Amino acid sequence: LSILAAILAIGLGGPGNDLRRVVMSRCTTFLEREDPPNRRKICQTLWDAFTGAFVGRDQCEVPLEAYDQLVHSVPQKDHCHRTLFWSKTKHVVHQFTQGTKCLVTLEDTLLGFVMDGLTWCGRNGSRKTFTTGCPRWTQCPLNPVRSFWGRVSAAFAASACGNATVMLNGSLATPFDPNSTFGSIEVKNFNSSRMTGLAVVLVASESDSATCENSSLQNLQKALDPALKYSCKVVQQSQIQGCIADPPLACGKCW
Ligand code: AVW
Repeated sequence: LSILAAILAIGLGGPGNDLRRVVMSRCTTFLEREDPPNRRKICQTLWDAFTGAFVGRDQCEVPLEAYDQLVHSVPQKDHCHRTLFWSKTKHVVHQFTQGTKCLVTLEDTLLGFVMDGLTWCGRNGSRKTFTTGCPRWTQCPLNPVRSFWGRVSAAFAASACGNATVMLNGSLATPFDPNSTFGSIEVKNFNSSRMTGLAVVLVASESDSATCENSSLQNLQKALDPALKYSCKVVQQSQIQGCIADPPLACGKCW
């Protein structure tokens, strides 16, 4: 059996094998509370549905729908009142969610956690997975990585319930960018029968004059279903850092 395994390993060798190893190990790490047999099954299902979306396809012809099966095949938890969206604030947002466990971003869910920072693609006529020579984000719109993030972001937004939060970058002239994933995909997938409101946290540095009156935020407000309760608050980055260093006993007491 071990000889057979060795032959298989050589046969399947190359970059695809590394991708599989990373995906499977991140997946099992994420599911550490699941019992091992169940965990292996979930991660194998995830890998099969993931590769099914792009293997054998041209690397610029992977539509968002290619990941439908992946999105439907993994367990998804409800995070009522705890969903956190972000745009141009990735670093501080993930420091915050990892440090306080108060809110949940896409990258704190199984699919986002497993794929964060990875690059992958397939090739027409090949059964392999590749991690180099893949298109960059803007190289072609339907590349496998961009379509993945588009599809899982749509699902993440559609599943938000209760009062959700978004952290936007107050140091920018237009903190709400309608062309970002948040602006172009997530906002459009909010389900106002599940979601009750959106709280904007405008992350500011001492040196800038971030304000909730910013015209791009008015555009955000206009893009929302009027049934959603909108609020906005300027919060200094230093206050968020303080919260991470010394998490409050009650979540929601950070700002
Ligand atoms: P972002 P989003 N070239 O900070 O609202 C290369 O703009 O879009 O936030 N990589 C890119 C490009 C680009 N032109 N644009 C985006 N990216 C990648 C899912 C890059 O990895 C979560 F749920 C960058 O760090 C958030 O609520 C990342 O996309 C929302 O979507 C975020 O770009 C954040 O997406």
